[in-house]
Amino acid sequence: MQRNYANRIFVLSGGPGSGKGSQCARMVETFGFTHLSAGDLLRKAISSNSENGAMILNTIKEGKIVPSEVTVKLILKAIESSENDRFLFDGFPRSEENRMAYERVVGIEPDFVLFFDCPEEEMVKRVLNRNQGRVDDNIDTVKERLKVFTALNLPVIEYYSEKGKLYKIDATGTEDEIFERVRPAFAAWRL
Ligand code: UP5
Ligand code: MG
Repeated sequence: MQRNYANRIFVLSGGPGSGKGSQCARMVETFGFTHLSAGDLLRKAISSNSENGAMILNTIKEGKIVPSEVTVKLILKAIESSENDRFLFDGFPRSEENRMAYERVVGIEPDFVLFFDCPEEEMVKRVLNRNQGRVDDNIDTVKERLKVFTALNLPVIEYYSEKGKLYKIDATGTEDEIFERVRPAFAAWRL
């Protein structure tokens, strides 16, 4: 992709049910971002019967990570078809391999990464209460998602932390309380 330095990328990271999607909705409303959830893009690819649909569905059911080239392609397409220059990446990159594939193909460094820090038992409770028919919202898949998160996502968070780009948020409490912790993270960017 042609580098466009006007583009701003903010990444939301955190385990399953840590509240990424819920907080994104507020950030979109307050700061005018375009919300790009990799999980939503993948779920859309399943429902539109794309060539990789069956593979994506199985991977999500197992709580594993879809091959990077598939996800990166969907993200690139979404960026290119948007007129906005501010993006919130929700739940991506979620492995070092994801991050490297993204850098190779899209090449726009994230400005900063918000990490939603939430205890496991709270994340499990939220996911199992969601009740929106997601194929991965069952106890077995949630356990696998948590395992994958710890093994593969935490190194990405560590990477951004070493670059001084990590902003850790206490993701317990009400959605309002959490958003009041998120807000100051954006103040420096005068959005
Ligand atoms: N809720 C939210 N905030 C609350 C609060 N403060 N108090 C009480 N309840 C709260 O929240 C989850 C639930 O909790 C909701 O019902 C909400 O109302 C409530 P949500 O905001 O949806 O949390 P979020 O962190 O977005 O949880 P989600 O389950 O979406 O996280 P995941 O990271 O697991 O899901 P995602 O959609 O990103 O990925 C799903 C799968 O897709 C992955 O497991 C993987 O298989 C695949 N995937 C890839 O392979 N590659 C990618 O790059 C992305 C996804
Ligand atoms: Mg989500």
